[in-house]
Amino acid sequence: MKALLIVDVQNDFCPGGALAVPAGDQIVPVINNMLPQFDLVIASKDWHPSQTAHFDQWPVHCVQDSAGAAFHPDLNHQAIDQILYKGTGKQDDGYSAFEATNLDLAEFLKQKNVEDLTVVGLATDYCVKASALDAVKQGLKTCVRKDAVRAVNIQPDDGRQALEAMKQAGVEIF
Ligand code: VGL
Repeated sequence: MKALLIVDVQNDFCPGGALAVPAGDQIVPVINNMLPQFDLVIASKDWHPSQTAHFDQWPVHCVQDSAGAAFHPDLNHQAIDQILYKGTGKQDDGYSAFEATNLDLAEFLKQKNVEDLTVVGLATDYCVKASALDAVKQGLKTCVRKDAVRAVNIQPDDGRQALEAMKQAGVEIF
């Protein structure tokens, strides 16, 4: 079974959002086109309480039930089989989709006999990276699609370095 993990393609991470990733919205049609290649489609949502230690590091974003926490309107969310919520606690950064609090993702993928996980979404240098590294630790054949991720790039090279770190850890980047 081949699964796609769509990380945090939410309004707050897209241009105009509270923590906008440059050109974050450009990946949406790319992801929509990829969907038929997968047996299972999972999407994570950053889903924070209005007050959390996470906002000591970051502008307020993806507050539970807010418009900013909704999926980008053009993402084909009909095709999503399972949504994961992460960062839901007051001390919980929830960078990795494997830290979701509504479902044990590792267990879920085992039950579904997924051996092959492709990771796309936002942002390359935080949640995509953390999720892909955890996927490798789970023994999954893990791939990140360069054309379907974008980086925050607080330092201009962060996205490139994140891809390099993932590659070193055994993630296939293509
Ligand atoms: C993310 C920064 C802060 C992400 C989440 O989804 O990559 N980045 N919170």
